[in-house]
Amino acid sequence: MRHSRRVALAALLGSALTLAIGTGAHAEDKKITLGFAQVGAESAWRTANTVSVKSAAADAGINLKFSDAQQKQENQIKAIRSYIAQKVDVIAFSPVVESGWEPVLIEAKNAKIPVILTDRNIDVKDKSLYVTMIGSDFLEEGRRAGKWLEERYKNEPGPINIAELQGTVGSAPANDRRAGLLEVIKNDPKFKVIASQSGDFTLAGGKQVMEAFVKTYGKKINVVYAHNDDMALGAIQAMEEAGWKPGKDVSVVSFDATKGGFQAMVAGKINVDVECSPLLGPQLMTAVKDIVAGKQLPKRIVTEETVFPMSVAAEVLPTRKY
Ligand code: GZL
Repeated sequence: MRHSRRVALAALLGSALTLAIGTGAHAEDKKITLGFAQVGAESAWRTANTVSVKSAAADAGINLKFSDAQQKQENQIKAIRSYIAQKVDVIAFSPVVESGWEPVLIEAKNAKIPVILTDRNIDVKDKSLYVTMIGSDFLEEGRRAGKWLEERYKNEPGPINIAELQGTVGSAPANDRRAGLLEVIKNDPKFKVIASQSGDFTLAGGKQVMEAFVKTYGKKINVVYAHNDDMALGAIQAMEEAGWKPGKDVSVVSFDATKGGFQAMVAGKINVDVECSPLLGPQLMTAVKDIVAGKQLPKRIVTEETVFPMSVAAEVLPTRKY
């Protein structure tokens, strides 16, 4: 082949290669970056939620920036501000409490960075501060627990005294799981919440509060209403140390339906577990991609859940993913 033609061919190949690399680099630049501000690592539910978010981001080819706020709102706000400064494509977070988010979300809006709420909701007037909220309906979860109690005690005259282990003060799950219960039992005077205190969704917190309830109220307590499995498991430790038989002397109602909760039901120590799925990662990544693609999203994406009584625990436990 003449020299000049070889040179022309080499030039053609060179430019094709440059274009390919260029396009490749450009395509690499197109990788979506998501900034996620997690509540903390306070419970088995939260750990499973973090695993779901991280694995779903990897599966979706989304570049994930992740922070753990150790259950402190100021740390979540700091993390969101850092994502704004880094100009991420989308910000997502699980708000540790319902209030106090307007300032930082206005900063995100001004920076034209869309925000997705996952797991927990916020109490803001301006709903344009976030694109969508993906997570459970905690009010309905509380109603389901209340309806289980009504059925369990339908043939008993009462009084049925309830000791409540609340989740993190000011958080949507704590507020709504309480509100859902009260909504159901308000028309049935035999039910009475005689004690209510926050164990902050942790096992240690649940044990500490239950120790105090045992000392103060003793066997007047008929039901322990724990806002999550970790606190229920802590309360079970406290009750057993006091010589009580949780699940028998006292009904134990819990939320999350984690493997730990199922194992306690199989052991006869939790009577019913209201499911609250932490496996929100895949739905979140779909929402992120849809937002970047300019699609419209519903303001609320509710996760489907159920209620597991002790009677089905042994059969269902092997199928549980968290
Ligand atoms: C509920 C979630 C709660 C869980 C707890 O969606 O926010 O926080 O019920 C967790 O286990 O700590």
